[in-house]
Amino acid sequence: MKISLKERIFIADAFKKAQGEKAVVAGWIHSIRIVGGVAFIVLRDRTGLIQCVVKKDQNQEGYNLAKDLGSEDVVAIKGTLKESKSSLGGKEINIEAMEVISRSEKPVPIDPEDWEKTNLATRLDWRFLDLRATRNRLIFEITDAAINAMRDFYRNNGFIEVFTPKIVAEATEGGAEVFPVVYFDRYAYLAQSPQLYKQMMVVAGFERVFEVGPVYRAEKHHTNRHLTEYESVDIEMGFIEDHEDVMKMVEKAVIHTIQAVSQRFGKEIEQYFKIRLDSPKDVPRITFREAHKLLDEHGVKQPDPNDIDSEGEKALGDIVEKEYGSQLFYVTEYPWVKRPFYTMRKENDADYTKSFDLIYRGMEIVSGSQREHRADILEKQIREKGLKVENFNFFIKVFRYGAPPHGGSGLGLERLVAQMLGIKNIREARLLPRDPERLTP
Ligand code: AMO
Repeated sequence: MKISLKERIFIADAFKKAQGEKAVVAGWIHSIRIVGGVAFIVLRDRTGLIQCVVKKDQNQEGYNLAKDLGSEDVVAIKGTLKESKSSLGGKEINIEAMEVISRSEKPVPIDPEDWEKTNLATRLDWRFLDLRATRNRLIFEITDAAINAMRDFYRNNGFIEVFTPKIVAEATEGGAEVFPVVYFDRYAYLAQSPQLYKQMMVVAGFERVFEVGPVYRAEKHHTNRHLTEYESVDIEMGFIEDHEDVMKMVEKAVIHTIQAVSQRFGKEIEQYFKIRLDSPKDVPRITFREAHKLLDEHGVKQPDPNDIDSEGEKALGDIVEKEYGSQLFYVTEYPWVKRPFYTMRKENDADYTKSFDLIYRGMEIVSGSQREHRADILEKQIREKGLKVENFNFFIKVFRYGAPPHGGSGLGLERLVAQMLGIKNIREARLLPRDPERLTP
């Protein structure tokens, strides 16, 4: 029987109807059971699940149709709301009419109801089915809430959103890690970061800018925390005293975001991810040198004296949580050898920089610094890093016509979301992840 989709309401709204009221719902069949002349269909749409029931002796045609249905078929159902203690959500729909809109091939390659049974690679191959699982779709509803909160925060603090080129002439974060693209008769690269352009916009007089956009890293990492394409939330602000001004802004943005997500999704996060999302209060600061000392004291070996590896970050997360009671903290003043050419070095301590990483639940989610805004020193630093000055003249000249002290940071959106939800593999927090092996779907 034909049902007009104009009358269709979301399942969440159907639950708001009283006993005896009529509703049209439509969605995917989550599960179906036939027991003693009664068909029980659990229907799924974006807003939830509802049980719909048809009895052979009351609606022969509907019952016959139901018997022939299976998981993931798309149907429209018209019926009457009925209180039912035994049903999910306390209500069900007594089916009066049903229309099959689209049938799913059988067997369905992965079962959205039971996504945990399937390994991640297969889930990603069938991502559109995998995302039908409430828990998996929730990750992206939370991402949406997180990015909205972050955008609101920066706008309310005088930042404007900008959109800078993703096809660029030069690498910014380190030479080897770029994807070349054929650009007519020459080569260009996919942007690793909006770094140089966001700095340019501060000096152009925008003073405070932010950007949310994809960035590309040609890193052959096979880890649970690296993607070759991820969403970066970048900020840059002018007229700062030092990197601490940036850190204050970023920590407020992150806390505001966690709070917003926790308020709206706290219950679902506990239900589906078995983790409590509390918003952090204090954000301790530890210098890089103190961090190494702490790791040393706790017997955590660091292979590179100028870096903290992922094991080190994790261990540091545990130590700081124990000693300072916080899951969010800064490591500051990284060694010059490990930071990009645009980073400002400390006065009288030039082996170290005015930089920071923000660590959340044992993983770096933000990296930032004060920038070198004095053209001559910047030029020297470019040379010192072994880069060709002529490739950066377009950037150096930005600082020759009046440039305020400035700084900023980049946040990996998938890392923030993964850490909020306790997700172990960052791929789950990217709609369609790209890594060294995966280029489809
Ligand atoms: P950085 O390279 O440290 O700094 O990156 C900033 C943040 O981006 C995230 N991130 C990643 N997420 C997923 N996959 C990756 N391969 C990956 N690499 C980095 C991390 C990291 O903290 N231009 C500077 C930022 C700045 O100084 O403003 C930059 O890009 O969360």
